[in-house]
Amino acid sequence: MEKQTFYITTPIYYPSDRLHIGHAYCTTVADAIARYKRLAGFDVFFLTGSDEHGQKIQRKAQEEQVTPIAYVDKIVASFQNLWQKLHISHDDFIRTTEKRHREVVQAIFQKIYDQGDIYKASYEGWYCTPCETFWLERQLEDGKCPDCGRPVELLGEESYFFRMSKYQDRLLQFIEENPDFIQPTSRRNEMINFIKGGLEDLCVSRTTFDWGIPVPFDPKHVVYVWFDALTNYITAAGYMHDREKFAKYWPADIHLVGKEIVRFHSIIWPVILMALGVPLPKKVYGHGWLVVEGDKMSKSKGNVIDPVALIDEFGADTIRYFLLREINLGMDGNFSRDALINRINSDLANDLGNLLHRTLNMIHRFNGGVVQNSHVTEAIDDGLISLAKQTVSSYQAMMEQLDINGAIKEVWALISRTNKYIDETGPWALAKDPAKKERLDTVLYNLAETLRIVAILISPFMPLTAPKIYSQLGLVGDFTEVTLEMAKEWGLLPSGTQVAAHPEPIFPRIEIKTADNGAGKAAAHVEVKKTVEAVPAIPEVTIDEFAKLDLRVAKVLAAEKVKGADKLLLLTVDLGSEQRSIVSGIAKHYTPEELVGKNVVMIVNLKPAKIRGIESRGMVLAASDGEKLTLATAPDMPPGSKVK
Ligand code: ME8
Repeated sequence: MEKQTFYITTPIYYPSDRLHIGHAYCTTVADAIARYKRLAGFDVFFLTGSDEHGQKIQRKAQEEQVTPIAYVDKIVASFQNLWQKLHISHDDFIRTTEKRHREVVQAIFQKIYDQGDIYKASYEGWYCTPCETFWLERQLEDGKCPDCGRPVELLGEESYFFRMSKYQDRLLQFIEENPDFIQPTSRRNEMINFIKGGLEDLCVSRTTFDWGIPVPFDPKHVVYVWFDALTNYITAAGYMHDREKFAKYWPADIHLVGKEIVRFHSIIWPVILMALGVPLPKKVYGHGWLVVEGDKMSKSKGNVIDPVALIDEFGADTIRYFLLREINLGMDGNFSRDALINRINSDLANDLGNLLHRTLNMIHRFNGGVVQNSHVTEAIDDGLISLAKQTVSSYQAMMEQLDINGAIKEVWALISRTNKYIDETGPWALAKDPAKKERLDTVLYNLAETLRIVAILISPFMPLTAPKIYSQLGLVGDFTEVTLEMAKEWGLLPSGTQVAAHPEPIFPRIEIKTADNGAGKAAAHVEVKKTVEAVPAIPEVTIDEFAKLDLRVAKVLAAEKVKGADKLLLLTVDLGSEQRSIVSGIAKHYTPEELVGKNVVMIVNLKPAKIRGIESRGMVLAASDGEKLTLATAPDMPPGSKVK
């Protein structure tokens, strides 16, 4: 059976400057949708590109004393580098300076002119160069561009005009008959009101600069940049050049664009297509804007976030996850480092990372690294399995509605439930009783199987992490062959699978440190470090070898600082049958007062050692990550009790 097709586009960005996190956001959303659709079995065509003509770019090139094409070549290369680093899976990258595009633009301009929908007239209007848009006097706000608020210039020229007015009623009717055409609904209502206010004929050529596609029959003029840019969507789909491809992918399923350019996509673009007799796209979706720490990004404020630097610091999947999880598609969203680090630590390191790590660790400890389904089930398993199935179906429904954020929340609810399942089934307790071995194996199987499903569901958002989880679970083969159907079926993880021998933690925790920068101001910096070691880092010991250690509860009777050593404390401890002196390197973490009266755990048969001239007989045990340290204690046990 032929696969159903799905065509999704991003705006083609202006190579007037490097891209920032807002552009990366839009492209990441489109990529997540494209990847999801491929997973769901669609034949996807995902397009992005660059919008290279226009006065603004010509001026920028002049400022740098290079040709416009040399100027854009360099910036477009940086776009492509960014998409590669962010693992964007576009099928085509269109540049409006390409021959294939110039041919289409000239042909459609000619066709619309020939049929009388483009005509020549003289014109005077207010031009906003950054927006590449003409405005009528009455449309200005305080004499400035109503879109961006910047100054406009009065330009008078003889121009070609596109008879938009002729199509006003047909466009309105189309929008009213197709409630899903413009989304979200708030944008749709804005557009309906705009059209009802009356469509003016649109000036579609310029003579004041020449960095553009020449009008074929009047080369003094170049084609208006929006007329040129919008046409990219049909050029790349094969209009004029590849009939079969065009028939296959057009009309586009979604033009994903920022809210500020919904008007171009839902008014000018449909009218161009109507004039050409080409079907209209199925949907224009206007996503919200990203602000930084509550503020609009701008070069003058110096708060423009460079996505390349972020990816280098935190990794592509982490940034992708943050953007997709934190922001509701149709709404504005906030980018902040604190929010990013919180998400990494809580959702990625704690919830997902720990679930995977605990599961693999237990499979190693309790079953030599082999996942074995022994089918000794209990009612609690049904709860987990039915939640997994329900998660896949609500995830699918939400992704179809473009509720990416909602779909992610569903997956994380399953992850939390699975972490709880570990606590409820208590594999450690099961492991103590050989009679419960098969129950233990079933519990471990259920955990690994849930992780297999989670890996599939997160693959559109985190394309690097998903295959990593798969291979850590011991699943071999090409992850690109994985389908959404495979997440719907419980039990596809083969019993007997050998999991990875030394799985690395997939998401290190990020520690935020606050330090005084000398000016009295606290400066935060971030340190990425791995909190948990891979399993098993140290060779195994037998129970007999372990039994050689004599571990006991000891009560601290007295504690004092060791002179001349700021890390050491001298402890006097009671072991029930005797008292001992121990030198311990914990002075940075505990005051002597805090220690007195504590029941600590110590190894009593450690070879005595002389530390700073004092004989130390034994050692107290503590948990430490290299910075923080907490003593192992046994508050309710009498001194001398055995620890095993
Ligand atoms: O408008 N938050 O290109 P452009 C979220 N060439 N998204 C943002 C954003 C922000 N702060 N800033 C920009 C153009 N974007 C035209 C498009 S299409 C035929 C021609 C995203 O380089 C958002 O998707 O100004 C917005 O629509 C797009 O970048 C504008 O990019």
